[in-house]
Amino acid sequence: MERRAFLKAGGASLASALMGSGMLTWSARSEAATISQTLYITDGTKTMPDGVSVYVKGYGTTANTPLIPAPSIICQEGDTLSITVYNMLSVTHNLVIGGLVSGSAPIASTGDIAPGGNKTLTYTIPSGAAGSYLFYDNKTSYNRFLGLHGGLAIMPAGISNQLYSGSPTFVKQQFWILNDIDPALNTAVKNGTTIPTNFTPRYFTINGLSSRPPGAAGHGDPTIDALYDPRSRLSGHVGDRTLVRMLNTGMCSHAVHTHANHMEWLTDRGTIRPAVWKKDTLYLRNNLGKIDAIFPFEAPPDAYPPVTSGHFPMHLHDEMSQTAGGGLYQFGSMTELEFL
Ligand SMILES: [Cu+2]
Repeated sequence: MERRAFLKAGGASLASALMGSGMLTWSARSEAATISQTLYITDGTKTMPDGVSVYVKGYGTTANTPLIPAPSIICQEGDTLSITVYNMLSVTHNLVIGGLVSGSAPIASTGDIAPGGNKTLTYTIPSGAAGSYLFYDNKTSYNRFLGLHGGLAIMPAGISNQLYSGSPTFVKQQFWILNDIDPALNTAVKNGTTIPTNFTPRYFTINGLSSRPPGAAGHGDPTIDALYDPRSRLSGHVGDRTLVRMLNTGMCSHAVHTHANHMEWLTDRGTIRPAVWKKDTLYLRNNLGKIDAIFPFEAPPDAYPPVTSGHFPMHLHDEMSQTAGGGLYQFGSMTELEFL
């Protein structure tokens, strides 16, 4: 926040391909385009489910409000990304796109952005790069845990309904970005004290929020409750096959369990699976693990009497991730599957 005066922010330029919330929308193009985005590295606080206020950093679209995660970016192979990042803070930061390599070239990166400075990452997406990527700050090993992360979806050139050319098709797509928060780390960063060597998460988030079960304050508020956040909740009619791009910024591995339907498991850590397995529980590896899967929105096969509407949970089958503050159950990383 120290450097806010440095910039009289002229308003973020919102590329049409950028979504602040909800589903990713996309129309394939026959020609490549330049996808421009301006982001501001800034800080603030977030209230956790147990009422504790935690220091955070994030990439925002204005100079003083961190967004966690950053707004998702969607583009297609052949496009050129032009991401300008302003550093509003008093320490050096950056933005890299994890896993994006072209031959032996390094990952796409802004390089170091000095306090008060800005850099532009320019990168032309090679063919064959279609998939899901986390962009984040790798200047330290922990900046991404503070909130400096977001999702990049690269579509196959000219295709609007496949993850990769020839993949099973979908009609909707969105990100689930999972993070773990150890408030001791965040506090040390805020105060400039020694970074703890242990990482002991007390809060677990999906797209920046935790769930609030019925009866809890904030239940049903899409800006607080991950069960209702349109960026996280899957909502559709039978047939609304939804691609979920799952990225794990945190240090905890997760067992992603969807009720109602098994998911079609397409990739693991960016590699296309040799066969599409239908599974109800998917292993999402820690420390930048990622998987892509389609929730098929089929009438739930095990329901009797048969149903085509209703609400079902997606929760993680690693128990600590379903808690907050070391025990508050159902205030963790879960969302809802809504059959309309
Ligand atoms: Cu379950």
